[in-house]
Amino acid sequence: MRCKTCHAKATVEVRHHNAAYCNDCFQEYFLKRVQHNIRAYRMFSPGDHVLLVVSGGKDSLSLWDALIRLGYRVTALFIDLGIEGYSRRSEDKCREFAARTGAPLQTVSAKEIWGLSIPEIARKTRRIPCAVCGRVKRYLFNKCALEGGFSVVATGHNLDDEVASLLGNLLHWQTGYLARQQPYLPSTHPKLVKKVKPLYTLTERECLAYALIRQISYLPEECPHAEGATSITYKEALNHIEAASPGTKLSFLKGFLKHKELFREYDGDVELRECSRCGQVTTEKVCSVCRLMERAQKRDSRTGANANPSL
Ligand code: Q46
Ligand code: ZN
Repeated sequence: MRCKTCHAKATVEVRHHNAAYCNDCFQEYFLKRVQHNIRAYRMFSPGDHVLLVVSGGKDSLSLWDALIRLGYRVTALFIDLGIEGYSRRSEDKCREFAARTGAPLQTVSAKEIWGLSIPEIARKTRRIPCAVCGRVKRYLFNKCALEGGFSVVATGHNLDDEVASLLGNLLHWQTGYLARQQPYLPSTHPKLVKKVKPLYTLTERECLAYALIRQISYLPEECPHAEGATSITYKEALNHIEAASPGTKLSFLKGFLKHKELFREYDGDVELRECSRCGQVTTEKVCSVCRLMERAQKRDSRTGANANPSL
């Protein structure tokens, strides 16, 4: 196999584009795809200050590396979920990357703010950790972006993540989610920062190849709560289809984005207001995170945690 660009010996095959690249040309290809995605959706421009949510995994660290190389102004945010062992190892990988590159990194911890980790909040409110985690992460990255004056929040969601959630939303006809699923979520309120996914057309395998070529030291393990998640089943099913018919994932997602208007009527008009306790944007008087923390802390009379977060 020869590199599509320079005809040297190829090291990475990109089957869905019917191409292969050597290490150097693959990096060029990866950076070009990221740049193309950013420009195609006008996600941000070189003047913007981007807050990138990092987990220590290959996707977010590869994106961090790519954004720096593309010349964007980026600060990373690590959210410490308090998941035993895993959170510490994740943070170590982020710190290692920041130390190696000199790139700025902020951290925020659920335990420091509310006195409880994500698994503790989930236990006390009798919810599954991932449901609590997703909500708290969205809350915290928006809050950190607002307080730090960032114009945009970027996450490392890749093509595999996007098609797995598309399949899940279609299988269960989650029309509201389908109406809102896109790589660019604009700000719909002055206190809601826009959210973007610059890796949305790059596969998990491509992110892995980039991380390996760039010698990025990432955390290979999954969060222990991911085990048994339906999104993993969807990813496996999609991998089978992709192996038989390369390019299916990308055309599935692109076809959906092209026909997204079909779901527009399900994006209900909701009235947004500020939470009376924390000031974050919500549709209720008190936001869902403040209500969740209140319930968790009521069951936790032994901690002196504060239901009203201040970072
Ligand atoms: S980190 Fe959080 Fe994931 Fe762990 S608890 Fe679930 S949602 S699996 S991306
Ligand atoms: Zn609130």
